[in-house]
Amino acid sequence: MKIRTVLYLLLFISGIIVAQQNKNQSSKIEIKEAWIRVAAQGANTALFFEVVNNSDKPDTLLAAESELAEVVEVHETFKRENDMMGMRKVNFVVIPPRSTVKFKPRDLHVMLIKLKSDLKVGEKSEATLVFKNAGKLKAGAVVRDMQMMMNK
Ligand SMILES: [Cu+2]
Repeated sequence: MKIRTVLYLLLFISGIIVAQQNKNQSSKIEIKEAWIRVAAQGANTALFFEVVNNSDKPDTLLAAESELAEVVEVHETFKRENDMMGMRKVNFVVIPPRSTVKFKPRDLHVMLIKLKSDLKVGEKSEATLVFKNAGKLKAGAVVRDMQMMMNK
């Protein structure tokens, strides 16, 4: 009877340890403040967010996935000649250890090309970000007006 009690106790403790480890793992990379610029069906828009790396190792954003658009790409903005802004696809974005990388207007963003349906202000949506170490992370995003964000 005592052995059984000890076994139950061990099972219980190992359960706690596993739960703790999972928790630590999932909190190494955090996606915060995710929002999508309001747009209509067929148009292009972008997803913005902050990636917080809580670990001592760099991680790399490799891709983004979303059901919202026909094509989803990670983009960066760059300065063209005549001070014009252009944007282009990037294959990865490194998130240095203990730091935050902001995906924001006129900077890094996830491009949503050809929306499958209208996005309305206040609507909640979701996208998946794929990291080399952290794996696939879901980001809950709110649809917002660009003007609203700029005045903030
Ligand atoms: Cu873009």
